[in-house]
Amino acid sequence: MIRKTYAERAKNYKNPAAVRLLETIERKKTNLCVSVDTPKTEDFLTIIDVVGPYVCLIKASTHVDILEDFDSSVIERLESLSRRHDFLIFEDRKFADIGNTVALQYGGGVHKIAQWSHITNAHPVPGPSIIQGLASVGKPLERGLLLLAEMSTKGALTKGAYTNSAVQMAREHKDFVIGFIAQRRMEGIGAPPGVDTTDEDFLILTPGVGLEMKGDAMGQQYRTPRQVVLEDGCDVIIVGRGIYGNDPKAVDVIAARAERYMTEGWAAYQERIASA
Ligand code: UP6
Repeated sequence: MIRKTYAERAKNYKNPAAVRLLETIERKKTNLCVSVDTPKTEDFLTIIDVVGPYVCLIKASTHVDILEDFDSSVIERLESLSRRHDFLIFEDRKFADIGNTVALQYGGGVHKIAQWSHITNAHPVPGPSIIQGLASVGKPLERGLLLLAEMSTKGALTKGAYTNSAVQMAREHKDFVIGFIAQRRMEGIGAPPGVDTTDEDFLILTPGVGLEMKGDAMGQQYRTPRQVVLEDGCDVIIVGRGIYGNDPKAVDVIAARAERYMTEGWAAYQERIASA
């Protein structure tokens, strides 16, 4: 189990987005990322403003394409909230195409994700060329990429040889790939014989986190912050509906839930680093 602190680990990363995320976690003492999946821009920005003090990262879920009334002012306001509350932005785009296409999708289009999102993610299914395509746009802008090595849903195909290959792909592109969307630690997994993985360190960001619910009606599965951070060693808990629930206007309730998840996530981390 990984017992190094976030601050110690920040020193071992060269990728600027990874360093910023680890330093933000340490500075704000929160390993909470809130996932905001709401169709109305005003709700989206209000929730982010309310949870901002409790998070290291906001997952702006393609998920900006969920927003019905998206325009470039949304990004300006999101960036201003990011500065005010000191959090990074993660666009959960889940790229999954050939290198040339993802480079176009990442750098341009309506959303121009690379311009404002510190971190984004990709499915490893196309193979290493997806990393090359995204890196050609993101690396000069000091962005970081997560690979989806495991998904939280029932029956997910992200397991076994697929997950092993995802980790090996990341290992070969450590300047841009900073870690994984996964449910457990990934160091050492899938390494060919003779490759020394002793000092390996990946960021593990974990969705499928909830305190009250075990799942939803569409295959989502939840575990608690304690299970995710203490038992399985993950670094950042990603929580959506467990925090914003079904009433985006109930700001006091949302703030209280965010504080509760932050406290639970941080306590689990402290217990982990103190464990012998
Ligand atoms: N997400 C998962 N599981 C994955 C990858 N991504 O749930 O394996 C994303 C979803 C959603 C968020 O797209 O934005 O994390 C989880 O939201 P929830 O907490 O409301 O279930």
